[in-house]
Amino acid sequence: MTSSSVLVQLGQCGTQLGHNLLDTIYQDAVECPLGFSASQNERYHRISTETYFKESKTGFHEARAVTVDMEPKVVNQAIESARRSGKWTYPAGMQLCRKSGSGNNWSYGFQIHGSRCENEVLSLLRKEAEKCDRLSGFIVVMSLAGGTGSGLGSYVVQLIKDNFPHSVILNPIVMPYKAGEVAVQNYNAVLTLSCVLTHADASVLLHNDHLHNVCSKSLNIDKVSINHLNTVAAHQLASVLQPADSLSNNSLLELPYKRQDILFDIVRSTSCHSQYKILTLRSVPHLADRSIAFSTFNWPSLLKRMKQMHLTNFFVDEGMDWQVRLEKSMPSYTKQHSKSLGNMLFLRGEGAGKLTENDFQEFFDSRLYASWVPSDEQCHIWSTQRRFRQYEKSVSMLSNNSFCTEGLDTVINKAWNMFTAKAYLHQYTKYGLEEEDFLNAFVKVENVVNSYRKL
Ligand SMILES: Nc1nc2c(ncn2[C@@H]2O[C@H](COP(=O)(O)OP(=O)(O)OP(=O)(O)O)[C@@H](O)[C@H]2O)c(=O)[nH]1
Ligand SMILES: [Mg+2]
Repeated sequence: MTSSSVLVQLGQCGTQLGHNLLDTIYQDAVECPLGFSASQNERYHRISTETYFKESKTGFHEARAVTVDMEPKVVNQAIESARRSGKWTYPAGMQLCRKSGSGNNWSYGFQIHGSRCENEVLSLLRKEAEKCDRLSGFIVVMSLAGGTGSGLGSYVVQLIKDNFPHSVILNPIVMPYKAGEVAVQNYNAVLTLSCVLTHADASVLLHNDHLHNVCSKSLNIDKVSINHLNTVAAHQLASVLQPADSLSNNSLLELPYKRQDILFDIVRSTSCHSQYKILTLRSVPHLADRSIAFSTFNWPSLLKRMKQMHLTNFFVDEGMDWQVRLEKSMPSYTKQHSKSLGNMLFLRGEGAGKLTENDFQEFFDSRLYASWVPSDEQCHIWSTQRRFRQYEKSVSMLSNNSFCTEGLDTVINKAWNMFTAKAYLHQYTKYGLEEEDFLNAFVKVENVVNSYRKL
């Protein structure tokens, strides 16, 4: 039986990105790509729609989604946009809004909206969970920087952990642009990270800067909008969340089951230690819609590009340093490359099922991994012959590795400098957050960053 998951969209970012993700998953599921048999396609379609949608009595697909934003505007837009598409809808009554947001204030979102909305949010989560024949878990989408997604979102992640202790929580979470949009975004980010790294099973950090680079460099978009960022992020997330099979004709990679519980597979394969729960995500290729039909790729070149992106910590396959490589005898002090705890590769498209151990050998190099990760837990390969979103071939990689803390140092430092100067603190303490809470959050996030650094 397929396990289903409930998407929890929190705040403006969570609602917009979550909507884009559902749309991407649905569009992909209903396609009938060339080179894939009708019966296999039927199976793919069934697993995808059962996981993320519920078929209503009228045959319509209702998203398994709970949406919470304190401002109603974006929620109403999402509902209307899904309805107008004529393809899928949001379930009626599974949204919660108030009159106004949290004004980029984590404390307001967590302390005020959190406690006031707790019962209603929990009731929506329970109702949606009860609609699943078998619940795998929750995909909780939000941003790190605003007030509702980050503050109320942190509260909701904790609420889910307390009330659904056996369900998986996968948490795609958006990092703000480094250049900064609001002064307090670094406070919000530290407070949120401290909470989600405690209660979620894995957080996929999606940097707006990285998404922007994909838009401008790979897709050649001049004026990058939030919608463009979401289209790229949704593409990447869907490429790991859609059905695939473990590449099991290979002793190294064998897993004893077919993929029917997507969230569980992800968490099991990438997050082997409670101190290390941050994932990064990258995909190749990214193509403008008009180029997709005319582009051809081969697996060795896509895998090579992915390997180099992983080594150099690039999120776009342009401008990488191809000189960086794993040296035969790397002195321990040259930490040029990251150390991973668990990686997942997803290959989608013609010929993916025929690849063998040799094609992935470089991803199994033990120098890429922390010394205590067993070799059969290092890299997990999932594949399907089916094209993903009409791409002839595509590769995505979900990785738990020591480069994931890139950018977090700066966030912590900026927040700490403001904290020691007591800047903006009164805006947080007036809603009940104490300096002690800040200190605890700093300690938690710094500990995680230090643990990754020591790998
Ligand atoms: N990628 C992406 N980032 C977004 C989106 N919407 C907002 N952001 C980013 O998220 C941060 C702001 O968070 P929001 O989600 O707008 O805030 P909120 O949760 O609605 O909270 P309040 O408005 O303060 O109540 C900023 O860093 C934005 O750049 C989106 O749709 N996609
Ligand atoms: Mg908002």
